[in-house]
Amino acid sequence: MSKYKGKRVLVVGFGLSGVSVAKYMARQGAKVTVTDMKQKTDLQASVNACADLKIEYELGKHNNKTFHTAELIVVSPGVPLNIKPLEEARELNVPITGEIELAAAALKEPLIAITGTNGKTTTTTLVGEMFKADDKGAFVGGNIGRPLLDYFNEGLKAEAIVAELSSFQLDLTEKLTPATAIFTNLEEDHLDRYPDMQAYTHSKKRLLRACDRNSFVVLNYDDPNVARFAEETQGKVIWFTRRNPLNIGGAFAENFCGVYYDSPKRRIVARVTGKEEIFDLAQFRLFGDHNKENLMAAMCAALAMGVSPKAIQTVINTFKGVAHRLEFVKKKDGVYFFNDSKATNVMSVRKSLESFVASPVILIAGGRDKNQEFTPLVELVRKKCKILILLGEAKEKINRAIGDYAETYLVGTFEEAILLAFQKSRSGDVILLSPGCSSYDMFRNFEERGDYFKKIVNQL
Ligand code: UMA
Repeated sequence: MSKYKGKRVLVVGFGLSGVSVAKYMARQGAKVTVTDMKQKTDLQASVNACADLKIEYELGKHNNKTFHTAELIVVSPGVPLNIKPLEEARELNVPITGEIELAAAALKEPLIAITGTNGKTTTTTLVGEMFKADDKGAFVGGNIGRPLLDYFNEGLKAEAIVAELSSFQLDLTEKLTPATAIFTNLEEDHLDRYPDMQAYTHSKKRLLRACDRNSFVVLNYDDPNVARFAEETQGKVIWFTRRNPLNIGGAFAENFCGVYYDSPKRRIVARVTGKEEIFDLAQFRLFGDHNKENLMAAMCAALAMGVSPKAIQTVINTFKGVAHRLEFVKKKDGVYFFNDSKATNVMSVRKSLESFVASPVILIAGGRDKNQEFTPLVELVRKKCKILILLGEAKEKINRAIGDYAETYLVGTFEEAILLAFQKSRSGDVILLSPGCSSYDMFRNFEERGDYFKKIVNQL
């Protein structure tokens, strides 16, 4: 019998994650109440998805008493953990958890968990594709847009679970034990939710602490914030680096377990399984060094989990990238358009700008600020951007930080931004949407923003 049978379970937030939890709990026989600050009319898709289930609703508000009397509260990742009703419930010792923790507790399959500030989605997708190319079924979910509990709700069977985990999701995990954890990189993000970088790092480290002796821990040697995790884990460290370990030398070169980018030969050398494997990048289509890092991170995990080198090479040769991450949209009159709507923080804008070596960039940026500093972009904007077009709530703030380093325009709408960018462009230029901000001031999410960008570009 399910341990949730007959329990009063309160689901907070009725988006993708809340729907999945509500379905899971209702099928386990729990007494489910769902609460969301939004009105029912704004949650119609979620309500329809649960139409055949017995669920109580408290929509348009959170009722503190329901929080006090719940036996378990499951919070959606986007709900801040310091809202009053949750704080009161915590004082009354009501257990509070999240969807990832519920899924992890029920999983029997090995879990490959991917976190970091940027590159999570591409890395997660690549790991999933590598399993698939090796005829090993993997369920790919988490922050990538598919709740992990869907694995159970849909009665699926897979050999491994590949999960992108955000800091918001990690904040509500306790007992998860990954077979492999990947840390892509770590820089300032979400400072609208965390008081400082230390608190954000602490949240990411929950995944590190979750690793035991048997876990593989894949770390980015080139990112000092991530590299130092090696001293704090009992797991088996696998490195990825864009530098040849021989040039680093010493014990690192001697004991090197991991993969590195052999730049002169455009190949990746892997020493993960005890045997050296070489991967040729001649046909790898993704732009930028950061995508080589994502590929290397995915490769480390796949090799450690027994995926064949042949399958990995197939993915290198055929992977076309993920929508909204430096996605090539079209070429018109010699001008290249790229949609990087997923770049919701300064670090990802930096990585995207670094990807363009020769072409002058017309950068479209702005949206809702997450309390970030934009000045780390100054040097790159000076070097790479011929024009800056700023919009959204953060446009004035961004203008004050970097507007002096390129010809800058502040506009009101996306249509204006794209038309102006195209008017100002010349053959050989790149027009790049890489907002460095979240999309919530103008759109439902970054996907909607990216789709809108592509729609207008395709109408030009
Ligand atoms: N809500 C309340 N009370 C509050 C605050 C919010 O009721 O005090 C309600 C909102 O009205 C809304 C619901 O909570 O209806 C939304 O919950 P949510 O924001 O957790 O969104 P979901 O649709 O459940 O999507 C979540 C993740 N969202 C966030 O972390 C913000 C999705 O990641 C994830 O794909 C999905 O679960 C499935 O696992 C998105 C994301 O933006 C892509 N992630 C952030 C990022 O990548 O930067 C972390």
